[in-house]
Formats: sequence, structure tokens, C-alpha cells
Amino acid sequence: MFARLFCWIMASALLIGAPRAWAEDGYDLWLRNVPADAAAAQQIGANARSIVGGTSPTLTIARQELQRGIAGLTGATVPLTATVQQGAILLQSAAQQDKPLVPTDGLGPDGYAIRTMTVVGKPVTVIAGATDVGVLHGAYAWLRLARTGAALDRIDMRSAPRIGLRLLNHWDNLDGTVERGYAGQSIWDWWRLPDYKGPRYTDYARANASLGINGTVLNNVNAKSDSLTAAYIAKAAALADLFRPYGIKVYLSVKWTAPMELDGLKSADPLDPAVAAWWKAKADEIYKAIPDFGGFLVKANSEGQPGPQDYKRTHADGANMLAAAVKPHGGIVMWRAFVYAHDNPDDRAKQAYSDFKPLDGQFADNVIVQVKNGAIDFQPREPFHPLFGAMPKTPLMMEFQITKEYLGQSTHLTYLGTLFEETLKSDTLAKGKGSTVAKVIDGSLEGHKLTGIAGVANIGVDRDWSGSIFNQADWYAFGRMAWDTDLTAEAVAREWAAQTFSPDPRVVAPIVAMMMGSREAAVDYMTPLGLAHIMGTGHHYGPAPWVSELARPEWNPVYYHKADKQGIGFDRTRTGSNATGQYAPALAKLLDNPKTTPERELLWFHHLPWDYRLQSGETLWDGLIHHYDRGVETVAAMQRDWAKLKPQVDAERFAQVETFLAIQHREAQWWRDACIAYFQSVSGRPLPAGSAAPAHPLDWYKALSFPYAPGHPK
Ligand code: BDP
Repeated sequence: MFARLFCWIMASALLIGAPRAWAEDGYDLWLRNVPADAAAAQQIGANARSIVGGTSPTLTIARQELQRGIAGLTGATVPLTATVQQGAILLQSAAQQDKPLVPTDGLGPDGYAIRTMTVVGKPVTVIAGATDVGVLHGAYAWLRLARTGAALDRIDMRSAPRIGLRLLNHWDNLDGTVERGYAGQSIWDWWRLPDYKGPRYTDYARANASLGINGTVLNNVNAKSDSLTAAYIAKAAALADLFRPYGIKVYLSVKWTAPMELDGLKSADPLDPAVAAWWKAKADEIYKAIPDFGGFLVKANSEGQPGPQDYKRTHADGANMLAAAVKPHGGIVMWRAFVYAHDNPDDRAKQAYSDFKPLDGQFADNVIVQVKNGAIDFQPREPFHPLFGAMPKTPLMMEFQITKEYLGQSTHLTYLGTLFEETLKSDTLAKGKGSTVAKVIDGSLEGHKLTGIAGVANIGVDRDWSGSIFNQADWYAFGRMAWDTDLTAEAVAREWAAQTFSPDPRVVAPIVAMMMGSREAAVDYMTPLGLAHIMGTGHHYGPAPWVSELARPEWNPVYYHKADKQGIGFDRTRTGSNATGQYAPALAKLLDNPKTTPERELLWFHHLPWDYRLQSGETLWDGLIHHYDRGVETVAAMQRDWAKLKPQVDAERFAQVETFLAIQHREAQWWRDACIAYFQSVSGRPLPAGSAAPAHPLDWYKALSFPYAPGHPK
């Protein structure tokens, strides 16, 4: 024992400050098992001398994760023992115990309890769950405590998610491309599935299970019918088999016209019995291969996708027909509310509500409507979607975008935890104060049992999975906040930084500070004061507020900012498009008045003169420019803060972040300059004192083109 400890201290000493034998390429995500400092290693070792219990596939994973984690952190090999000894970790699934040592009622199928206690006279740690998967989540939670340097000798915690479905949505195409993916090709190697199941799939499942993510939609919402052929069902089944012991179910996006494309049906009318019979048979076929298949995700009658409205039926008609097909198997249908139509002249921000609100109460009980966080499309900032709180009889699930289509794509450091928190904590006022979006989606506001939250994944085959080290934090934050919507973005950032870099407060504090200010910086240099959707056409990379000639009005940035000589902003008040009228009356009243509208959403709801006075006393024009300046300055400050971390961060990851921050700074400047050049060409106003003129004339920015920008479907 002593000798082992000595070797360990020697090994750790050599590792600290010395180059590591393996590359810090980000592959290990937040599950890095690297030597803890001596004191931390000592307490981990003292509280994990052996592991008792569990032989099921899931409990075996729990044990192996603990063994692997402890070995990495302390150098010790932890044995699996049959009897309880001092400092043991006991894995206890109520499903396999007559008399659980720790009560598991109220934990649900996924929750866990961890408690240090005395068993047969010996101090031990019990990790308990009502199910094996609950225990697995508990094992990951214990490892999180260990990796972040928390005390392990006095634990008494219980944690259960309030939201039932915590899902990733992959916008992955069958040809390996990823729509809005900036981390390389799809991780699903469809071509070589179902035979070849590379190690990445298991590591993917580990990463998700460590956060409590319990489902994954494998394919793009812009779905191809082929994913429902026998060959592709077999491929999906191979993935489902791998993910099952991790508590992760698979789901598929479906194309509405699949019965026509695959089997020559004449129609896809949801009320046509032949169509319903086709889907029923298809569901039966899927469940034969994947008995715990989760269900379907559907994008219908949106952006050119077919749907029930093509047959003059409603979204509810369509959803309910599919729901009936999966119902006997316990499946569900997630029906997306992201709809807007080319022939609807109404404000695009109003269209989802207009389509779906009248259907409240008409959906089958295994349908959940999936609503994006805002009414337009994953902008750097959007007010919460007015459907939240407006459909009391219908379960609504949240759709966040983890991939940063509009927030700097792969290179910008824009931590999304703050965006998630802002949305979840928004108060809909639907049933008085405190009717937060979080309470809508966790079902507590209206007493719904079916509850969910989805994040559009930022995962690809890049070694670091997410296109950058810091993008991993967005996947992490999504999973952690899906599990517990009360977690703050800051607490999550702290956990992530401690596990990803080092629990040393001198590392954690500055990294968290960078992360916490980063999304506001992007809002400032891209779309301050409630502006939205002024990015480049198609690829959505970079600024293009001048675009005005695309076929559909609502595709054009000018539609959104409405800047002219007099002022800027979209009038969505009672006297404008009346999108404010879609919010609860008490909130609508506030939003109808620019003085009681949060300034961060000002131009989303109001068209205001350039001389309008902001809270700071400056004019709207000057304030707008100052926001742009501030955004660029914040990125420069992030660069300086990161540079100071050089001694504490491994060279490889330090260099990536340093380079990406330089790109971000350059692009922030570009956003600022191009937007100011354009808005100035419209307003004709001078820049406030101290603000530099754009580096180039407007035409220079307009002439830029990006033919091979990633993530853009051709
Ligand atoms: C937009 C994306 C587009 C998606 C669409 C959707 O630009 O690629 O297909 O949303 O969510 O954000 O369906």
C-alpha cells in the first residue's frame, strides 16, 4: 500500500509541469481522469477502497466508470469485493435489493441518492437508485464530486430530474454531413453500421449518461424516408443496443411522405386509413428491432417539408395519427412547432402561435409539442417563445440549439449556459408571477406528466467532438440544466471548468468569468438591443444586415431590423404586428411600452427613432454603436485573460483556445464594422466620439462571399 502511494506521488510529481505522454486533444471531454493533487487523491482513495455490488450490464458500467475514474485520479486499482469493508462504495439498485440501505422512493427511474453512512460498523458510501440507471447516474455524480475536489466523506444528496425526456437532436444526414454542424462529419457511420460499432459510440453514451441525457434522435429533422427502411432500422437498432445499458433510448425523425416514397401510397393524408395502417406497420417493424424505441420527431409543413396541411388537415391530425401507431408500444411523438409559411404575410414571429394555439387540447396524450426557445430561430438573443404558457392543455418541450449556428459556429467562445438559464427563468406570467418557462416544460405549471427538453447537438467526428474545447461546455450545460433547471449557468460553468481543465481555483475563476460574459459579448457584436436575424444568407456566417432581395420577405435581414432614416426595430406592439398580444396580458402590457420592455429586447418589440433615449441617457444610435464597441472590447479582454492562463493550461488546448479567440476577435470586429457601416448608410448619423470608423467602406463588406462555409445544406 505504502509503496503504491509512493509510486503514485512520484508519478504525479513527474506529471505536474512535465509534458504528458498523451495528447490533450479534448477527446475525454469532462470525463478526464488525470492525477488529482496529493490531498485530493488521498481523500478519494480513502473513500473508495473497494466497490460492492452489481453485475447487471448497467451496474457493471457504473463500477467500471468508478474504477477507471479513481485509477486516473489516484493511481489506485479499486477491487470489486463481495463484503463490505471500510471506505467501500456500495452500488445499490432498489430493483435488485429487498431492503435498500437508502430510500429510493421519489427518485423516479433516473434519479439517485448518495450517502456516506455506517454499514455493518464500517463507514461507506452508498450510491443508490430505484433502477440500475439511477445508480449509474449516481456513480457519475460521485465522480463529478471527486473530479471537482468536493468533500467525499460527508455526502448526503438526492437528485432526480423533473423533466422526463432529456434528448439530443442530431441534425445528421444519412450521407454523413451534419446540418448546422461545425465539428466535422456525423459520428454515425451509417455505411458500416450495423456491423461495425466503433468505440466512439460507447464514449458518446458515457458522456451523455454522465449528464443524465436519456435519449437521442439520430437523424436530421429534415428527414429522408430511407431512415425508415429495414436496412436503416437495423443500423439504428445496433446503436440502440449499445446505448441501452447507459439509459439512453433512440428516436428517429420521420419524413411525412415516407409512405408514398417508400411504398408507393397515393397520399400521406393522416385521415386516410391506408396511411395510418402503413405507419402502424412501420412502428411495429421498428419496435420488433428496438423494443424500447422512444418514438418519432416530426418537422412538418415547415421550410418546404411536407405535412398534414398539404391534405388540409391540422398538425394535431398528423401528430395523433403517428401517436396511435407508436402508442401500443409506449412510444411518443414529438411534433415541432417551428413553422412559418411562404404564403403567410403575418409577422413570422407570430406564425407558430397562430397555428398551434387553436389546437390546444386536441393532441393525443402521447404527443408533446416541441417549441424552440424563441419565436424566430435560435438567435443570439430572443425573448422566450409565446407558446410557452399559452397551451395549458398540451405538454410542450423545449428545443434549444447547442450547435452555434448563429453564435459564432465552431470558433467563437460563447457559452450558452447563460442563454439556457435566461430562457428557463423567463416568467411567462401565464398563471401569475413565477410561471416560468422551466415550470411550463417540467409540467408543474399545468400538471403534465409527459415532459421534455431537446438540444440540437454540436457533435461530430472532430477529436474534441464539438469543434472546440469550449463548445463542449454547451453540451455539458445543456445536459446538466436539462437534469436540473434550477442550476445556474455559473455553477455549471464552474463544474465544467474544474473537470475539463483543473479544479484549481486560479484556473476555474478566470475561465468561468470568461464564459459568463461571453454570450453577452456575442449579442453585443452581432445583434445588440434586441436585433435579430441579420446574418449572411444560407450559411448564417457573418453579418449581412443589408440583404433585401431574397424570395421570401422573412428571409431578408431588412425584414427584421427595419432600419431607415428615422429609426430601427420591428414594431411588434399592439399597434404594430401585435406579437406582444401572444403573451399573457400582464406581460403584453409591459412589452407594448418601450420603457417597460427589457432594454436587451427593445428592438425586437419596438421600432424607435434614432434619438430615442436609452436608460443610460444616451441616444439609441449612440447606444447601438457602444454595444458594438463593447462586444469587440470584451473579446479582446477574453484574449488577455486567456493569455494569463498559459502557465496553468496544457499547451495543446491553450493554443487552440488562443487561436480561436483571435478568430473571434477578428470576426467580432468584422460584425461590428459591417453592421455600423450599413446602419450608418441608412441613418446618416456620425459615430459618437471615441468610436472608430469601420475599417472598410460598406461595399467591401457586401462583396464578401463564403461559398464553402460549413454546416449549410446544399
Ligand atoms: C434553422 C436552420 C435549418 C433547420 C431549421 C429547423 O437554419 O437548417 O432545418 O432551423 O429547425 O435554424 O428546422
